[in-house]
Amino acid sequence: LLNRYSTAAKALTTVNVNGKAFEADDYTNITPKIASYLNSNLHLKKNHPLSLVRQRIVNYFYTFRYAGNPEFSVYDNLNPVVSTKQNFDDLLISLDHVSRAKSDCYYINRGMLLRAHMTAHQSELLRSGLNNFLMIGDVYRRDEIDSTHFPVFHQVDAVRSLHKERLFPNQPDLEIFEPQYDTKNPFTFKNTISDPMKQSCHTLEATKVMETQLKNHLIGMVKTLFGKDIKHRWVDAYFPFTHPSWELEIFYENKWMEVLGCGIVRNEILVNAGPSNTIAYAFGLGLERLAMALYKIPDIRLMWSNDSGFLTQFENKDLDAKITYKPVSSYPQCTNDLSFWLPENLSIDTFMNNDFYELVRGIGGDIVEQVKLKDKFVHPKTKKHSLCYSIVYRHLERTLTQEEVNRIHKDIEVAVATAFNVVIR
Ligand code: FA5
Ligand code: MG
Repeated sequence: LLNRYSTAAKALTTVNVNGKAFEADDYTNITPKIASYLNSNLHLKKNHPLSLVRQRIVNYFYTFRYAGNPEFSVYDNLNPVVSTKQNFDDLLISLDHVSRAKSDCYYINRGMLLRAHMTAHQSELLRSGLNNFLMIGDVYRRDEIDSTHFPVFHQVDAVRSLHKERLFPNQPDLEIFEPQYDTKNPFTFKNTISDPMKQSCHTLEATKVMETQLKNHLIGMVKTLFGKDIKHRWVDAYFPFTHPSWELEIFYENKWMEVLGCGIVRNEILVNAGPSNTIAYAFGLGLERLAMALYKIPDIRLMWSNDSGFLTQFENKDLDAKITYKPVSSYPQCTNDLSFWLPENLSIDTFMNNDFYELVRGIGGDIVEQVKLKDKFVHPKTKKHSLCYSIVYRHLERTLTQEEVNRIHKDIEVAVATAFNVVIR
């Protein structure tokens, strides 16, 4: 009885996230539905539009080299379960800041939440000794669900920090810090952000060199993605963890779209996490927005689609290929398999796939959305060759019944058997 009682009591007060139990409290608001998105890793999924954009961004940042090696290391597998210290405190986000509100975040309890931005990992990676890095992953915010908002989206964040020698390679007399600021005793100096141009600890030269690098790197990135003629503008912004701060907007389909926030990292963060004698830039961008604009994907929910009509549009493409998404009907798909033995004069390697596809389309018409090779094998005893294809059916204007699909599928079987002299299995 006692045992049963304590189990029941426990069930009421713990919450399981990512295979770990956490104490629930008055802040707990994570739902099973939201927890189910964990580990989806769309940004790493083969042929997924978010993954394509991620790879293009990573490749762009790999072009920055120092002594032959890539400057930026990439972290795309960091645990989205973070502490309030990581998500807020380490980033100088005040205790009463709106972004901490229960109404905006998915809290596991008062101390833990699903990261609301990738910047949550900035201090831990700095602390581990890194200077230049990208952080890529899923972030979670309580928000409405419409064509541009979804409670889970993906961000690429970055930090680049430079020592004086790297910042001013040809001007050894220039300094990162104002003379009043003592890098050995950083806490004796009150760093302020009242000057819109820079933090009070930094020299104007250091801030301007870093700002120029930041802006050039980011403009280079959007030009790599959208082409060299993309129109852009910088908008002054505010983030508790950077100063000065900006947002980059691009002119896309007749309106300005914000794609990222960025700025010069607040020196307090570098002092707390190291490297304290450097100046750094940081930025954070949304992958969904870039992918939607690049590929003309009209609805953010499509990113979560398992519909092959969506995913195959991004398949086997050269990374830089221009892909324009073509809307797929929202009526359900029906998938039937077709397997057959090849005649003796044909092998699994000489069978003409394209002829087969044409024949299938010829009979099935527009309702054949996709034909994909599912399996091929050679029978160990008879040495007969066998192929199996999946045919995906979908009508653009209505729901197909299974009987209707079966009839068409049967017609295809008969036609294929005749045309290619195969034996349906
Ligand atoms: C941040 O998340 C900051 N951490 C970015 C940053 C990092 C600034 C480092 C300075 C230094 P923000 O909430 O504005 O900022 O989000 C950054 C980007 O994520 C936005 O520009 C946008 O591209 C994307 N984004 C934000 N909210 C959404 C949303 N609901 N849906 C899709 N994309 C979003
Ligand atoms: Mg913003």
